[in-house]
Amino acid sequence: MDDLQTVRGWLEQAPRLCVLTGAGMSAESGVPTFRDALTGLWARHDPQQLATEAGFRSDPQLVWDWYGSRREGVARAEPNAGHRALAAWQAAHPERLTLVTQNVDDLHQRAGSTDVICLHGALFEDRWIDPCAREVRGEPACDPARAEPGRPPRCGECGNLVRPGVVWFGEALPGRALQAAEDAASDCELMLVVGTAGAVYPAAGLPALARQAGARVVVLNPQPSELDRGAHVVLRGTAAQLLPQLLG
Ligand code: BV8
Repeated sequence: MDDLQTVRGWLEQAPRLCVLTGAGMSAESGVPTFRDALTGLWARHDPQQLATEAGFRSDPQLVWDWYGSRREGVARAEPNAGHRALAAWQAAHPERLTLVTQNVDDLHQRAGSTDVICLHGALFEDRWIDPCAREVRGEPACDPARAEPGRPPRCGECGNLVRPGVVWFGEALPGRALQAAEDAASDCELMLVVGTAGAVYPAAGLPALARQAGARVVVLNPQPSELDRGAHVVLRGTAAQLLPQLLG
């Protein structure tokens, strides 16, 4: 029996499936991953400089424009066959799938996946870079969507800057999302790890958590990754190729 058939067998026997996705999940939708040498975002910019609060504060316009170009790219992109396979499987097997993503694009949601656990926030959400002065006074916070237009937009009343609602390096992950992801990793019988290099923590620690709790861990990636060593099976292939074969 080949690996794909083995994993399909495990899937049939698993009451609870947890899927962890990374940037490779959206690669076939045309959204650059972080590490692809040619198109990778990191090839052109240093995320430790851009995807950080210090980077934003040191050059708000550069960082705002970087996210603006990523928002345009994702808006033009369509979910791929891998996103659609996950959404269809979830619809056909209610309550059995927990989908955890490191991605900040909205392609899982646009494919129809629900209750997606977004560990690193959302590309299309806006937040204030500093606490809103009104909120500090106990009044309703100003709405970032009503900020003065600009690159970045800013509050017309106090000058607070708008930032993207993503989790930057050095920032804590949303507590509820991380807890839900850890619970799903600890409770599942099977974890599929799709399209991630496994280099960014604490998300990259989830497969080991699943394995320690007794789950079978399967990596889906066309390239070797830091998570291969901890996997029971590694399927060499892409998300849009493998997920329809596995879940269809
Ligand atoms: C935090 C949003 C603490 C922004 C992102 C240990 C424990 C805790 C923290 C750390 C730790 N060690 C180091 C840290 C610090 C840091 C970290 O992990 N650094 C790394 C670089 C070493 N972690 C943090 O800072 C985290 N914060 O822990 O804070 C704290 C606690 C309390 C109070 C204050 C602070 C925050 C990390 C989140 C950063 N934000 N995204 C934005 O998008 O701009 S991370 C971002 O990069 C992505 O979200 C993603 O997580 C990561 C990129 O990784 P991948 O998804 O794996 O993508 P990559 O391009 O690297 O790889 C693509 C893969 O796909 C490849 O393997 C490729 O082969 C494959 N592929 C390609 N094509 C396909 C494919 N696969 C399938 N199909 C294809 N077609």
